[in-house]
Amino acid sequence: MLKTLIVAVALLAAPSLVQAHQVKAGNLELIHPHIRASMGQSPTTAGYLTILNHGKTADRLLSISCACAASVTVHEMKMTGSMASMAQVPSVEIPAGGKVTLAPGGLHLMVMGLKAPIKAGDMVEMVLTFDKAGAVKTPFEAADRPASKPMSDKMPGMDHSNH
Ligand SMILES: [Cu+2]
Repeated sequence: MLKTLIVAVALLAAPSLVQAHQVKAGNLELIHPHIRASMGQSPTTAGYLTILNHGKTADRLLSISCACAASVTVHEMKMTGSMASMAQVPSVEIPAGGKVTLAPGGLHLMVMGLKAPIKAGDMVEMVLTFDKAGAVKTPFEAADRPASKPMSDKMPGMDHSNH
């Protein structure tokens, strides 16, 4: 079932891979949504994108869902001295005329409870729900993880080593 869904999304996205990197919804523009391919049987990975707000009022990312996983939340990685820690962020404001970037080492979409491994090249659809722009279906392209960061072995608790 899940595999069928992923294949269907990939087929739909194939003719327009370039557009898949950019989704417009109202005043918002979602740029280069991508998700890190999962490692082995790890049930956890992370998603990244940049959100532009062309509007004159702020919007807010309220929640994320994915058929691929049990939960998707926004996390922020912070450095305290040389220690990295993670905290869940309840919502993310996209300022009027501004942007928010989710990238390794900072804000990211924390994907937990993966129902199947995600391989590089897969297209994974998530639904990002914004206060004003509403629910936005967004295809995330899976990419191999970047070289592991030296700080990753200092991360406490949970399975945060994937990002
Ligand atoms: Cu995290």
